[in-house]
Amino acid sequence: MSDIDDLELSLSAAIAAATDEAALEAVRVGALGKKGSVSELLKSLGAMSPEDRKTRGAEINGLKDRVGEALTARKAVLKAAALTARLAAETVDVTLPLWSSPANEGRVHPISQVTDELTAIFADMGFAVAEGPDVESDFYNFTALNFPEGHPAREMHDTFFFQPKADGTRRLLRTHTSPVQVRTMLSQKPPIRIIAPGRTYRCDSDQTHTPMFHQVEGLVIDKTSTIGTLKWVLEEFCKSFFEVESVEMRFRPSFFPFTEPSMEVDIRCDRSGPEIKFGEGDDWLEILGCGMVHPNVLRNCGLDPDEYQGFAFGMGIDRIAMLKYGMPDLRAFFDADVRWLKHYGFRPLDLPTLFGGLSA
Ligand code: 2U9
Repeated sequence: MSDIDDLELSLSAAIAAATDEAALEAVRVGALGKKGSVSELLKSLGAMSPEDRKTRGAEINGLKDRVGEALTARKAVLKAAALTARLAAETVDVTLPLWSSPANEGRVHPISQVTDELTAIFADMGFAVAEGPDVESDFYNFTALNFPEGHPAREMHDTFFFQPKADGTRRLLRTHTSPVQVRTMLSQKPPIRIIAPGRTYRCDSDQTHTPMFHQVEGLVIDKTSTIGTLKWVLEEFCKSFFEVESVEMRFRPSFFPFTEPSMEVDIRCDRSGPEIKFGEGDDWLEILGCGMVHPNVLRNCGLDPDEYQGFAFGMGIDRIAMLKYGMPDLRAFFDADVRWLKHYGFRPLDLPTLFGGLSA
């Protein structure tokens, strides 16, 4: 066996014995690096006769090529093995249930869940979400909404007032989210299509009333919307929210200062069993109020009632949450009792979408 055969045997064994790319690189440097064993043989060519150099040079370069090929082939094998090992180590079985972790313990409050659900439903009908301050003035909360001076709703028994300001004006906690619609009409030109969800405050407290509760109101202002449009919007909302194919709604005459005509809306339901069923039965449940926006309100918000018209509606978010998810007592909503939240709350990953199911 020639010295080149011996060297090739030992280098092939070292290449095969390399278990990772770092070890293989060490073998490469030891063979083909500046001071590598093959490189040293090439340096010996300088002292040879031209005849010897030609023969010996071809032998050494042949060795160099074969060692290079063996290194390349081994590197590909080691690279593939490293990737396979990494894929195996990093595999996540997405079919496994959520492991118990703080994220798994957290719950979304039913008010947040229902607000997200109704926002998704109205967004699908082209409504934007408008917001406004909880602390309001008489003008935005009452006057602009056609409440006459002396109206009982303006009294202390219904409304939380702050101390009068130096100029005599009184700030208050808004009793509905209607001021948001007033602000919207004063700040943007029609067409308007918004919902205004948020906290509202009234001097009330019993099993179905709390001093702070949540409302969502809707407002559509354009040149063509009618009561028929209103009925369609509300029917679509109820079908989506209560997740039924069809609903029957009853529009009863009512009165609100800010709408004319005003109506209260009931939805047909069956309360004979442990859970309320919607869209069937011989019972009726009031769920919201609505009406065509009063001309005085349009005028107070800088719009000409001969040019623009529209409708509005309002509902208690707490109330429709109780109806849909069967919570018995509104006061428990705000006790921050984690046992109540764990029972009635929603898992954070169950984001409501119309396509994926609101509360699947
Ligand atoms: C503007 C014009 C009209 C909002 C409306 C109702 C009917 C209504 C109650 C339902 C239960 C409040 O949560 S509740 O107590 N609301 O019945 N709200 S129409 O009408 C508006 C609002 C703003 C500028």
